[in-house]
Amino acid sequence: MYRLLFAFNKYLTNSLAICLIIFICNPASSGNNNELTLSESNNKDTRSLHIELLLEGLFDEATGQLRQAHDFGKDGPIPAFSDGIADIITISLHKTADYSEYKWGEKVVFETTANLSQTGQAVLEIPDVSNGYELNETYWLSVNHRNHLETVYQEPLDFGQPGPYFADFKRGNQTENPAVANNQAYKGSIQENDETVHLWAIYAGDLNGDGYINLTDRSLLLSKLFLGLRGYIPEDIDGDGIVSILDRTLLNKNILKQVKSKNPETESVK
Ligand SMILES: [Ca+2]
Ligand SMILES: [Ca+2]
Repeated sequence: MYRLLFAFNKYLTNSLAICLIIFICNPASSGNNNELTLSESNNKDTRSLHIELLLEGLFDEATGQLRQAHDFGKDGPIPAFSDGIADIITISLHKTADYSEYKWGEKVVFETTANLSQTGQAVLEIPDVSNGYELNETYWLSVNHRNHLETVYQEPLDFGQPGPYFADFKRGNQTENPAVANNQAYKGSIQENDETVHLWAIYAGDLNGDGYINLTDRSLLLSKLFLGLRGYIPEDIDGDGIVSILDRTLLNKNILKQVKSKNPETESVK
Protein backbone atom coordinates (compact mmCIF):
# COMPACT_ATOMS: atom_id res chain seq x y z
CA MET A 1 0.00 0.00 0.00
CA TYR A 2 2.82 2.41 0.93
CA ARG A 3 4.48 1.76 -2.44
CA LEU A 4 1.21 2.44 -4.20
CA LEU A 5 0.70 5.78 -2.40
CA PHE A 6 4.30 6.74 -3.10
CA ALA A 7 3.90 6.00 -6.81
CA PHE A 8 0.65 8.01 -6.96
CA ASN A 9 2.27 10.96 -5.20
CA LYS A 10 5.19 10.82 -7.64
CA TYR A 11 2.70 10.80 -10.57
CA LEU A 12 0.96 13.91 -9.23
CA THR A 13 4.27 15.71 -8.72
CA ASN A 14 5.37 14.94 -12.30
CA SER A 15 1.99 16.04 -13.71
CA LEU A 16 2.19 19.37 -11.91
CA ALA A 17 5.70 19.87 -13.25
CA ILE A 18 4.55 19.15 -16.82
CA CYS A 19 1.62 21.57 -16.44
CA LEU A 20 4.00 24.25 -15.16
CA ILE A 21 6.36 23.73 -18.13
CA ILE A 22 3.46 23.97 -20.61
CA PHE A 23 2.26 27.15 -18.90
CA ILE A 24 5.69 28.78 -19.09
CA CYS A 25 6.36 27.70 -22.68
CA ASN A 26 2.97 28.74 -23.96
CA PRO A 27 2.61 32.51 -23.58
CA ALA A 28 -0.82 32.35 -25.21
CA SER A 29 -2.15 30.75 -22.02
CA SER A 30 -0.78 33.56 -19.86
CA GLY A 31 -2.91 36.36 -21.30
CA ASN A 32 -0.77 37.53 -24.24
CA ASN A 33 -3.32 36.05 -26.63
CA ASN A 34 -5.28 39.30 -26.46
CA GLU A 35 -2.26 41.26 -27.64
CA LEU A 36 -1.77 38.85 -30.57
CA THR A 37 -5.41 39.12 -31.59
CA LEU A 38 -5.30 42.90 -31.37
CA SER A 39 -2.13 43.02 -33.48
CA GLU A 40 -3.68 40.80 -36.18
CA SER A 41 -6.85 42.86 -36.13
CA ASN A 42 -4.96 46.12 -36.62
CA ASN A 43 -3.05 44.61 -39.52
CA LYS A 44 -6.15 43.44 -41.38
CA ASP A 45 -7.23 46.88 -42.50
CA THR A 46 -4.09 47.25 -44.57
CA ARG A 47 -3.90 43.69 -45.95
CA SER A 48 -7.29 43.39 -47.62
CA LEU A 49 -7.48 42.39 -51.29
CA HIS A 50 -10.46 43.61 -53.29
CA ILE A 51 -11.19 41.68 -56.47
CA GLU A 52 -13.79 42.40 -59.14
CA LEU A 53 -14.55 39.82 -61.80
CA LEU A 54 -17.33 38.22 -63.80
CA LEU A 55 -17.88 34.53 -64.61
CA GLU A 56 -19.10 34.01 -68.16
CA GLY A 57 -21.40 31.11 -67.26
CA LEU A 58 -23.25 33.08 -64.59
CA PHE A 59 -23.23 36.44 -66.38
CA ASP A 60 -26.67 38.02 -66.90
CA GLU A 61 -26.58 40.42 -69.85
CA ALA A 62 -29.83 42.06 -68.74
CA THR A 63 -28.40 43.26 -65.43
CA GLY A 64 -24.66 43.22 -66.05
CA GLN A 65 -24.36 41.12 -62.88
CA LEU A 66 -24.05 37.45 -61.98
CA ARG A 67 -26.83 34.95 -61.39
CA GLN A 68 -26.57 32.74 -58.34
CA ALA A 69 -25.25 29.22 -58.85
CA HIS A 70 -27.98 26.71 -57.98
CA ASP A 71 -28.28 23.33 -56.40
CA PHE A 72 -31.34 21.10 -57.02
CA GLY A 73 -33.68 20.35 -54.12
CA LYS A 74 -36.81 18.20 -53.86
CA ASP A 75 -38.93 21.07 -55.20
CA GLY A 76 -36.56 22.18 -57.92
CA PRO A 77 -33.51 24.47 -58.27
CA ILE A 78 -32.47 26.37 -55.15
CA PRO A 79 -29.62 28.89 -54.69
CA ALA A 80 -26.47 27.13 -53.57
CA PHE A 81 -25.43 30.09 -51.41
CA SER A 82 -27.00 32.81 -49.30
CA ASP A 83 -28.54 35.97 -50.78
CA GLY A 84 -26.20 38.02 -52.90
CA ILE A 85 -23.52 35.33 -53.26
CA ALA A 86 -23.10 34.05 -56.82
CA ASP A 87 -20.50 31.33 -56.24
CA ILE A 88 -17.12 30.56 -54.70
CA ILE A 89 -13.78 31.32 -56.33
CA THR A 90 -10.24 30.30 -55.44
CA ILE A 91 -7.54 32.96 -55.28
CA SER A 92 -3.84 32.08 -55.67
CA LEU A 93 -0.64 34.09 -55.47
CA HIS A 94 2.33 32.94 -57.59
CA LYS A 95 5.93 34.06 -57.31
CA THR A 96 6.95 36.34 -60.15
CA ALA A 97 10.58 35.25 -60.34
CA ASP A 98 11.24 31.75 -61.68
CA TYR A 99 7.59 31.22 -62.36
CA SER A 100 8.31 27.78 -63.81
CA GLU A 101 9.40 26.56 -60.38
CA TYR A 102 5.77 26.77 -59.50
CA LYS A 103 4.09 24.39 -61.85
CA TRP A 104 1.24 26.12 -63.59
CA GLY A 105 -1.92 25.90 -61.57
CA GLU A 106 -0.49 23.70 -58.86
CA LYS A 107 2.09 25.19 -56.52
CA VAL A 108 1.53 28.67 -55.19
CA VAL A 109 2.70 30.73 -52.20
CA PHE A 110 -0.84 31.43 -51.01
CA GLU A 111 -4.26 30.06 -51.86
CA THR A 112 -7.70 30.58 -50.39
CA THR A 113 -11.37 30.51 -51.33
CA ALA A 114 -13.66 33.54 -51.28
CA ASN A 115 -17.33 34.31 -51.84
CA LEU A 116 -18.02 36.09 -55.14
CA SER A 117 -21.00 38.44 -54.91
CA GLN A 118 -23.58 38.85 -57.67
CA THR A 119 -22.05 42.26 -58.36
CA GLY A 120 -18.79 40.45 -59.07
CA GLN A 121 -16.85 41.38 -55.96
CA ALA A 122 -14.72 39.36 -53.55
CA VAL A 123 -12.80 40.65 -50.54
CA LEU A 124 -10.23 38.65 -48.61
CA GLU A 125 -7.39 39.13 -46.19
CA ILE A 126 -3.79 38.45 -47.15
CA PRO A 127 -1.82 36.95 -44.24
CA ASP A 128 1.70 38.07 -43.44
CA VAL A 129 3.04 34.52 -43.77
CA SER A 130 1.76 31.56 -45.81
CA ASN A 131 3.31 28.19 -46.68
CA GLY A 132 6.51 29.37 -45.00
CA TYR A 133 6.70 32.42 -47.28
CA GLU A 134 6.58 35.96 -45.98
CA LEU A 135 4.08 37.56 -48.34
CA ASN A 136 5.97 40.81 -48.77
CA GLU A 137 6.93 40.58 -52.44
CA THR A 138 5.30 41.07 -55.82
CA TYR A 139 3.08 38.18 -56.93
CA TRP A 140 0.89 37.18 -59.83
CA LEU A 141 -2.74 36.80 -58.85
CA SER A 142 -4.75 33.97 -60.43
CA VAL A 143 -8.40 33.01 -60.09
CA ASN A 144 -9.83 29.51 -60.32
CA HIS A 145 -13.43 28.40 -60.37
CA ARG A 146 -15.05 24.95 -60.49
CA ASN A 147 -15.97 25.23 -64.19
CA HIS A 148 -14.23 28.35 -65.49
CA LEU A 149 -10.76 28.88 -66.89
CA GLU A 150 -7.85 29.75 -64.59
CA THR A 151 -7.14 33.43 -65.28
CA VAL A 152 -4.25 35.66 -64.20
CA TYR A 153 -4.52 39.38 -63.50
CA GLN A 154 -2.75 41.59 -66.04
CA GLU A 155 0.05 42.73 -63.73
CA PRO A 156 1.64 41.44 -60.50
CA LEU A 157 0.48 42.98 -57.24
CA ASP A 158 3.03 44.36 -54.78
CA PHE A 159 2.30 43.00 -51.30
CA GLY A 160 5.47 44.63 -49.98
CA GLN A 161 3.50 47.88 -49.96
CA PRO A 162 0.71 48.67 -47.49
CA GLY A 163 -2.74 47.74 -48.76
CA PRO A 164 -5.56 47.64 -49.45
CA TYR A 165 -4.88 45.96 -52.80
CA PHE A 166 -7.14 45.97 -55.86
CA ALA A 167 -7.53 43.74 -58.92
CA ASP A 168 -10.34 44.60 -61.34
CA PHE A 169 -10.71 41.85 -63.95
CA LYS A 170 -14.06 42.98 -65.26
CA ARG A 171 -13.54 46.50 -66.64
CA GLY A 172 -11.50 47.19 -69.75
CA ASN A 173 -11.85 48.95 -73.05
CA GLN A 174 -13.62 47.45 -76.02
CA THR A 175 -10.68 45.43 -77.31
CA GLU A 176 -8.51 44.87 -74.24
CA ASN A 177 -9.25 43.40 -70.86
CA PRO A 178 -7.34 43.24 -67.58
CA ALA A 179 -6.21 39.59 -67.80
CA VAL A 180 -2.81 38.29 -68.81
CA ALA A 181 -2.61 38.22 -72.60
CA ASN A 182 -6.06 39.81 -72.84
CA ASN A 183 -7.61 36.42 -72.11
CA GLN A 184 -11.28 36.96 -71.22
CA ALA A 185 -14.64 36.99 -73.01
CA TYR A 186 -16.20 40.33 -73.99
CA LYS A 187 -19.66 40.88 -72.49
CA GLY A 188 -20.69 44.26 -73.85
CA SER A 189 -20.97 47.60 -72.08
CA ILE A 190 -23.01 49.27 -69.36
CA GLN A 191 -23.38 52.83 -68.10
CA GLU A 192 -21.60 53.35 -64.81
CA ASN A 193 -21.47 56.82 -63.21
CA ASP A 194 -22.42 58.37 -66.58
CA GLU A 195 -19.55 56.59 -68.30
CA THR A 196 -19.56 53.66 -70.71
CA VAL A 197 -17.81 50.69 -69.13
CA HIS A 198 -16.86 47.61 -71.16
CA LEU A 199 -17.28 44.34 -69.28
CA TRP A 200 -15.16 41.20 -69.54
CA ALA A 201 -15.76 37.77 -68.04
CA ILE A 202 -13.61 34.73 -67.30
CA TYR A 203 -14.19 32.00 -69.89
CA ALA A 204 -16.62 29.22 -68.96
CA GLY A 205 -16.10 25.51 -69.62
CA ASP A 206 -12.87 24.18 -68.09
CA LEU A 207 -14.67 21.41 -66.26
CA ASN A 208 -11.61 19.36 -65.30
CA GLY A 209 -9.47 22.39 -64.39
CA ASP A 210 -6.54 21.51 -66.65
CA GLY A 211 -6.25 24.98 -68.23
CA TYR A 212 -7.88 24.01 -71.55
CA ILE A 213 -11.45 24.17 -72.79
CA ASN A 214 -11.62 21.27 -75.22
CA LEU A 215 -13.23 17.96 -76.14
CA THR A 216 -12.27 16.40 -72.81
CA ASP A 217 -14.53 18.89 -71.06
CA ARG A 218 -17.22 18.22 -73.65
CA SER A 219 -17.09 14.48 -72.90
CA LEU A 220 -17.54 15.17 -69.20
CA LEU A 221 -20.51 17.38 -69.88
CA LEU A 222 -22.17 15.00 -72.34
CA SER A 223 -21.91 12.09 -69.88
CA LYS A 224 -23.80 14.09 -67.24
CA LEU A 225 -26.23 15.48 -69.81
CA PHE A 226 -27.02 11.94 -70.97
CA LEU A 227 -27.74 10.91 -67.37
CA GLY A 228 -29.93 13.99 -66.81
CA LEU A 229 -27.96 15.00 -63.72
CA ARG A 230 -28.91 18.04 -61.67
CA GLY A 231 -27.44 19.91 -58.73
CA TYR A 232 -24.40 21.99 -57.85
CA ILE A 233 -22.00 20.14 -60.14
CA PRO A 234 -19.25 21.44 -62.47
CA GLU A 235 -21.10 20.35 -65.61
CA ASP A 236 -23.83 22.90 -64.84
CA ILE A 237 -21.98 25.79 -66.45
CA ASP A 238 -24.75 28.39 -66.39
CA GLY A 239 -25.62 27.66 -62.75
CA ASP A 240 -29.34 26.92 -63.12
CA GLY A 241 -28.99 23.62 -61.24
CA ILE A 242 -29.56 21.45 -64.33
CA VAL A 243 -27.15 20.02 -66.92
CA SER A 244 -28.76 20.91 -70.24
CA ILE A 245 -28.05 21.77 -73.86
CA LEU A 246 -27.67 25.40 -72.76
CA ASP A 247 -24.51 24.37 -70.93
CA ARG A 248 -23.34 22.42 -73.99
CA THR A 249 -23.89 25.45 -76.27
CA LEU A 250 -21.79 27.69 -74.02
CA LEU A 251 -19.04 25.09 -73.85
CA ASN A 252 -19.02 24.47 -77.62
CA LYS A 253 -18.53 28.18 -78.27
CA ASN A 254 -15.32 28.25 -76.23
CA ILE A 255 -14.06 24.94 -77.66
CA LEU A 256 -14.28 26.48 -81.14
CA LYS A 257 -12.25 29.44 -79.87
CA GLN A 258 -9.61 26.95 -78.58
CA VAL A 259 -9.52 28.81 -75.29
CA LYS A 260 -6.73 28.01 -72.83
CA SER A 261 -5.15 29.56 -69.73
CA LYS A 262 -2.35 32.03 -70.35
CA ASN A 263 0.83 31.60 -68.33
CA PRO A 264 2.53 34.94 -67.53
CA GLU A 265 5.94 33.45 -68.34
CA THR A 266 5.10 32.32 -71.81
CA GLU A 267 2.46 34.77 -72.95
CA SER A 268 2.83 38.45 -73.63
CA VAL A 269 1.66 40.67 -70.80
CA LYS A 270 0.19 44.05 -71.48
CA1 LIG B 1 -10.35 21.31 -69.45
CA1 LIG C 1 -27.31 24.47 -66.59
